Amino acid sequence: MKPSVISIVLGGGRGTRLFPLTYSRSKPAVPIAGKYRLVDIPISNCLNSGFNRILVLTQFNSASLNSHIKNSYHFDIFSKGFVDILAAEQNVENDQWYQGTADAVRQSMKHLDKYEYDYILILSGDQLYQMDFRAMIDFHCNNEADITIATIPVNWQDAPGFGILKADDDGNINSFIEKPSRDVLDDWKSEVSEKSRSEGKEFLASMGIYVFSKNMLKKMFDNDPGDDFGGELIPNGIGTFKMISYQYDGYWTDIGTIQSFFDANLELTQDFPKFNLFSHSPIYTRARMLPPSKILGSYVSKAIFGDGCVVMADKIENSIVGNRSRIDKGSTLINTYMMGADYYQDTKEIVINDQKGTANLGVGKYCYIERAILDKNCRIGDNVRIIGGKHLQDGDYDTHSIKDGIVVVKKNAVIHPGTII
Ligand code: ADQ
Ligand code: ADP
Repeated sequence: MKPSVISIVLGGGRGTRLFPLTYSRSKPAVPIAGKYRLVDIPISNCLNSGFNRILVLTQFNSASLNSHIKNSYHFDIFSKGFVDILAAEQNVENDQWYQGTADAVRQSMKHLDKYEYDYILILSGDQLYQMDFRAMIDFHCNNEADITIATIPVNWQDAPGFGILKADDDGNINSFIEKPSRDVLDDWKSEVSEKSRSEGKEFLASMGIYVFSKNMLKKMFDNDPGDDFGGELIPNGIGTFKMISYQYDGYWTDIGTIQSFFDANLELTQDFPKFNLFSHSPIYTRARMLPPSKILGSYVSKAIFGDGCVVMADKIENSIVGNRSRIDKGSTLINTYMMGADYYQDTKEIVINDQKGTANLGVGKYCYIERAILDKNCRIGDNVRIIGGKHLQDGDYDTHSIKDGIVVVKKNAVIHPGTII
């Protein structure tokens, strides 16, 4: 019999690590790979696994998240499927935002009471991976676990960024530490496969993906007032609950920071990217009815184009060019993620702006852009040079931010002709 599951996507706290991409939109609505949004990844994994009752928890319910979900995910009336957004709300008992991952789920439990379900699948909203959750739920049921945590081997360098755990030969988790400091790391090595050991991955990290049996989650909330799963409820629950590790060995990466978000996006442009957009398990998103992209005389290598682009550039290399992007002649994009635009500019307006020397939507003529993220609807004037790299200091300015040497041009920003960053 098919297990009865409700999936909860943790759409994000304040999203400060992805600032300025999260300045005016909630984290799940951040565009990735030229035509998708972050939230499409966990939702598609759920749908491809056969679970179509999904709640997205977010701190603020931006118009773009709302319109994306409303326009992307439709279910026929007999399927009982839904994708709903639950934004942190003030009420008589509580006037606070979600305080952490567990608090977000705890506050949402009252909305779940109207559904019948046996298991809750909890997912992070800022990870790139393709996983069959059906296999994980089956593993949870076969082991009669209270809680199952998806885990992946990581190396010494990365281990302090994760919850690290140890499990016995049957997968029973007997200790867990959230984001351990380097000086205690040696005590947290695990037995891993030959392949993982040869790659130096000797620590078992929580992927922040959990299956809870419904009654056990309720019991855990009764036992523990903590706000975070990784920091409090999971380590505190060891010994009381049967927690098991479900080891995953596919590609999985956290994309919660500008650096990891940038790297994961650009990785998609490679010959054989670790994340396969061209697989039998599709990533769903909004069907937009845009025209095909048009490329006029550009040298293009290792690039991904969204729909409806008009590209007259000289050269596009190792870059993503998102929906409705317009790049004028003579320009070069290298190692850049251009998110595209929400609308097309009127052609008459383009001509008038050209005469006035005012920047048009997209990238103007004879620009050179390297190691940058161009958020939606930005206007890069003619002869602009943006060259990211370690030589740049982190900072936040009116039109752009610099993080880890990556220049992030803000949504709707205008970079005047001739600007050098
Ligand atoms: P982190 O990713 O650092 O570690 P956290 O910041 O709590 O943990 O975020 C987990 C997910 O929940 C993210 O998608 C985040 O955006 C979202 N989230 C955070 N606070 C939220 C809130 N108040 N409301 C809604 N959503 C919120 C976690 C685990 C580690 C594990 C890593 C794996 O705690 O043990 O190793 O995930 O990435
Ligand atoms: P996407 O098409 O990438 O999913 P969004 O849904 O966030 O992007 O935004 C596209 C929406 O932008 C369209 O539905 C359109 O209604 C809206 N839009 C149209 N014209 C403008 C404009 N001049 N400025 C801002 N937004 C616009």
